Amino acid sequence: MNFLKITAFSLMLLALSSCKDQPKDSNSEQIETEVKQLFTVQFDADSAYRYVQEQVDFGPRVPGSAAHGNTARYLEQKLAQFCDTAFTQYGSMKGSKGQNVAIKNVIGSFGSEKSKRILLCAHWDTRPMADQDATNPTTPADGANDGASGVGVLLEVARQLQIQQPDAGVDIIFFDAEDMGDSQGEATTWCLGSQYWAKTPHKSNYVARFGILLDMVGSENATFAIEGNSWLFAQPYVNLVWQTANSLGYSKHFLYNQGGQLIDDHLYINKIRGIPTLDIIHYEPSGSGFGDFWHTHDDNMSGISKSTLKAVGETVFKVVMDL
Ligand code: AHN
Ligand code: ZN
Repeated sequence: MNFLKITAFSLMLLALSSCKDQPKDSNSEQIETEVKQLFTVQFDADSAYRYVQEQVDFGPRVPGSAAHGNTARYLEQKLAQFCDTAFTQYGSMKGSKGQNVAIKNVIGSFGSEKSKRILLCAHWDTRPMADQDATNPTTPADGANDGASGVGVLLEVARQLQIQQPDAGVDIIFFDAEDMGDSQGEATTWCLGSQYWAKTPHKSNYVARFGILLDMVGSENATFAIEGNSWLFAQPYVNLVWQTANSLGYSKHFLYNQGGQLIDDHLYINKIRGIPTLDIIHYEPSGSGFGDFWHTHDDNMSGISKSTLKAVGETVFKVVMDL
C-alpha cells in the first residue's frame, strides 16, 4: 500500500518536472497517462441532492414565472462559483401556440481555450402543467426529477471538476424551455432552448468531441435504456458511457435494453450542430416509457434517490476525467 503511494507520488513529481511546452517522448506520455488514472472518483450525493432541493424550493420553474427568473440567477451564480466562466445566453423562440418564449440558457465552461472538449447538459425548466396527472392536470409539478435532477448532478460534477481540474475542456449547459411541448403537435414545440442554442451557439463554430444529456436521473432504482437517437448519432460514446457505468458497478441502472427513440435536447444538438450527443434518460425496461411520476404531481422530492444521483454523477465525472 505504502509502496504504491510512493510510486504514485514519484510518478506525479516526474510528470510535474517535465516541462509542458517541450515535445513529449513516449515515456513522458506514458507517465502522464499513469498519473491521470490516479484521480479519485468523487461525487457527493448529499451535495447533489441539496442542489435538486434548492431548485425545487424556488417553486415550479415554469418559463415566465418568478420562480423561473430566480432559478436562472441561482444557476448562473452556482456555475460562476465552480467554473472558469459562466453566463446566461438570452434568446427567443416561438412556442406551440405561436407565442414568444424568452429563452435563458445558463452556460459554464472549464478551459475555454482547449480544443479537446466535452459538452454536458440538462434542461432546467418545469413543464407548465402536470398533464399526465389523474386528479390535477392543469397546475405544474415540482419537477424534482424532470428538470432539477440532471441539473443537480451537473452542479455537483462542476464542483468536483473545480477541485480535480480535468485535462479536457468542459462546457455545461442548462437548457431552458425543453418541456413546453405539445404532445399532439409538432416535435419542434419541445426543446426550445436547445434548438435556440444549436442554431445560435454561445461561440460561433462551437465544437465538442461529444455531448451527454441528463434527463430524469433521480428516481430510486432508475433505469436508463439505450435511447434510439443516442444510438443513431453517438453509438461509440454510448458504449463508452455504459462501459464506464458498468466498471463503477452501476449496471442495474445502465441497461443494455433498447429504449424509445425520443425527442429531447440532444436531438437538435445532433441534427443541427452535428455534435454526437447521447441522452441518459429514465426509461422503463418493459418499453412502457418514462416512470409513473412523469408529468404528474408525484414528481417531487420524495422520488429523488441519492444513490441514483451518485451512480449518474460518478459515471459522468469519470468519463470527463478519462478524456
Ligand atoms: C417527449 O415526450 C416528446 N419527449 C420527452 C422529453 C422530455 C419531456 N423529457 C422530459 N420531459
Ligand atoms: Zn417533462
